[in-house]
Amino acid sequence: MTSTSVAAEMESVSELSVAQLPAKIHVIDSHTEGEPTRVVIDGWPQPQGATMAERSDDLRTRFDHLRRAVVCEPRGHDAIVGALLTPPVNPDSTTGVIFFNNGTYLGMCGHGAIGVVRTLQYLGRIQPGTIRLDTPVGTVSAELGHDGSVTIANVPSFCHARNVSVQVPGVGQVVGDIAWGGNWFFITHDTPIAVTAANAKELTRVTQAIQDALNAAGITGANGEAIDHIEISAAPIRPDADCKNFVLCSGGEYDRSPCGTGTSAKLAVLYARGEIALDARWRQESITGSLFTGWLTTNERGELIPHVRGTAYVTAEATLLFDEADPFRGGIPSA
Ligand code: PYC
Repeated sequence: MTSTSVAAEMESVSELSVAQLPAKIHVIDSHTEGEPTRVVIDGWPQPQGATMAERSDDLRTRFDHLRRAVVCEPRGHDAIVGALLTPPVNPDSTTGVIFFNNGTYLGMCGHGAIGVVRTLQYLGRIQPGTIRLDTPVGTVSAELGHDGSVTIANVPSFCHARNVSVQVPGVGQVVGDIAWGGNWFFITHDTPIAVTAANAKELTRVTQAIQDALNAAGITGANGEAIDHIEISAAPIRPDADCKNFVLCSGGEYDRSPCGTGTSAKLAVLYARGEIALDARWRQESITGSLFTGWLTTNERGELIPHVRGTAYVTAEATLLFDEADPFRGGIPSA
């Protein structure tokens, strides 16, 4: 976003926020393998819709100012993924959840789902066992272990296209696979620069350039859906890992965890390439050195179901305040 459009957006945000921001929103913060999640517990009006996708659309249409106020600076920051809990849409589910970030809404979020489960446990609403969460892209199940680990059984995932080549200005030709893991991913074959935490800024620049080049070339997921996550795979550093990744998320920030939907997409690609068997364990290391363990099963329709295990920790319980006199109460849009 240019500085002029940020300024224009800030003006409209602050106009909107005068009338429409509640005085308080109660949130629980956690991190899953380093990646933060902010679960909204109350203070945010419920979206309308018979499906989670309709509710997500309603959030975008009527409550987008709340997204910015809750996750953007000065109350949040670019890496936070927000999660709004709703009543479930399926009778067997415990809750509905809509994930959002500094820029947009997500179909699913693996680290976020793990954070939601640990938050529900913290609130005393669930015990170890299996629950189901309704998301805009389908229902996922989540098993909370006695050791605090959470295993997500994600939405059906698949490899959409292999060996897709794109010319990236300033980088050169990049080849990768396109896969769905609850969000759309382009997963590179090569490592244009070393996947180390010290290179995070440069990795962000390069992955953003890849995303821009995919958009410019009209390369999409199925049904023309935008590819809004770029994943670079590299050899692991941890001796107990199979692969290390860097994932650029849809809001332009990178995932501190190995990315649950990104790990799911990676598993679908490995399977399509005949490089992993059903039930075989895959240990995905993140840019921060944290780890998810993943594996694949199939459902009754023969679709691939990725399972992703990780751990989240609650870091804060807070009441966000929106002082009417605060010029930044509507949040500062990300640059
Ligand atoms: O864990 O799926 C994930 C995720 C998506 C964006 C950030 N984290």
